[in-house]
Amino acid sequence: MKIKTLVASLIIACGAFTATAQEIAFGAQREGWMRKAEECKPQLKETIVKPKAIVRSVADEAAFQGWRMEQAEPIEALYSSSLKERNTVILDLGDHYTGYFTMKLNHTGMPADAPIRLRLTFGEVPAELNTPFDPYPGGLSRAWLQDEVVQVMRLPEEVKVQRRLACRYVKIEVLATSYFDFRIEDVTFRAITSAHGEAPALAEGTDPMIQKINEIGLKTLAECMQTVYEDGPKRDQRLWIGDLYLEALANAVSYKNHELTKRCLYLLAGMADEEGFLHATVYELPTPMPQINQHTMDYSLLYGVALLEYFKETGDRTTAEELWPVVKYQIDYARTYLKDNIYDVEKQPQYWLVFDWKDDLNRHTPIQGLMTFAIDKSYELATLLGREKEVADWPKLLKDMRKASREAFYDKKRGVMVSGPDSQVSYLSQVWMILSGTLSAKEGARALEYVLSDNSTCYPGSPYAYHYVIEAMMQCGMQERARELLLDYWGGMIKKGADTFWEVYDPNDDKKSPYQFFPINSYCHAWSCTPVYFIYKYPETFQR
Ligand code: RAM
Repeated sequence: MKIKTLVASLIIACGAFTATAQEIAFGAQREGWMRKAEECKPQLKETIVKPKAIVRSVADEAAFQGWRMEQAEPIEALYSSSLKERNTVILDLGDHYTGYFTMKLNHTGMPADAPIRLRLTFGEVPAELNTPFDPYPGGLSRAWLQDEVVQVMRLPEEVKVQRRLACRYVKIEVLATSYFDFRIEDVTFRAITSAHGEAPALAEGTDPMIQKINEIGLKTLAECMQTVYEDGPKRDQRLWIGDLYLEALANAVSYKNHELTKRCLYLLAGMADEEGFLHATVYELPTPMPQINQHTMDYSLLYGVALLEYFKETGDRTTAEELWPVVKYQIDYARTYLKDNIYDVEKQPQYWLVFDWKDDLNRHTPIQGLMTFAIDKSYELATLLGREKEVADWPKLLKDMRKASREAFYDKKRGVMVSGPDSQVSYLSQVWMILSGTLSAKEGARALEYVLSDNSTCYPGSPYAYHYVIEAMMQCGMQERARELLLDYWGGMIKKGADTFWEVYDPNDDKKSPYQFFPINSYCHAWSCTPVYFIYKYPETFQR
């Protein structure tokens, strides 16, 4: 099957539809879907940013990851002094930006008699500029780290970094030079985003920390809104279903750039595998292409929820109608994993269940809950489209799954859902059983209180997981708890200096990394922007 997938995906990606393409799921529609995706491709808005100051790194145990930046000199000092003499300088753009870096270099009198060798390092957070990258211990490609060695052959010269960058700080180091002196004449950062329009103002009297969280959430979202909803502008710079779902929720209440959501929904559908199973992630360049064989069961199920929310928000029935068969297929396929109405985590092929950056999380109960939730929401979509007859057995399936979940996972005595052979108690098991309607609001509140007060529970490791915790709290009538958690967790990042919200944040471990090296983490990450969604959606809780 997988070789066939590759062939089908290449055919789809190249837009070359042949007899083979007709045999694949949605074969006749895909070309049109890809065209629609292309038509919705947004214009990127450019802003020219100039560095605001020269800063210096200060080692400080109390600072996030052990480093902070301190103002050193006004930016004018950079242009009027010798770079050769400085040897190393760090520039501060004043905020996080995504885009392209250029600087002009010139000699100060004596012409250049040899090339100059420079290292440029771009950092989203201070520690990125102060942690040696080599020997590289990380699990993802070293090439994601934003350092470049450039040779400047003649002066004057304009040094341009080809790759798109995401950073606030730029470190320039002189590695090799000769007799002549030289300086930087100009630095420009061409920042880009496709986010346009203004998010609504918050109610007067909104808590200042919530205002700040909203501002940083909006900034995070805008930085990730490029020609798709990217997961992170530093890394992986691509569309993932889980990130899209949360970004689209936040966008729908703020910028309302719905065309971008539509584009992403079509792109994913147009690049499903030949049987119709969605790839968890797709790239745009050089031409749209799925990450072959990268499937995650939780993300493909969430696709239908994202389409439902898009439809409710926009009323765009054509898109919802066209993509409905894709939603249905995800559920039909996931159903082949049910044994006695319980998701069989042993069944082959086993798919990655994302849920969180938390290795010790047992995902059995969470996937059972998420699948129930997705069927429920997809049934709502079917109903809105008047297609519930096609899925007439779903209501019974939902009932059976909830019943089976309670029998298999509910520890009635303690009032918590457990998961796996060791009966693990985690936040996410409670959360997904609440969102799926398996636990009532009252039972859910009890379960959440239990995990909140028990130190041995498996707690979330990422803003992605915390998003669902807050949603579950709201559903159980725990508004005050949800507000406290939002202030505490996202506010915690702000107190540690965040300009944009991070991919991973564990208040107990600043250097936590799913990739064995914290500088490769993304510090402007789509799935972390969702306080924006909560703050606008529930003003009575968050706008006071
Ligand atoms: C990483 C990114 C992304 C996430 C996937 C599962 O590459 O952090 O946000 O959706 O993993």
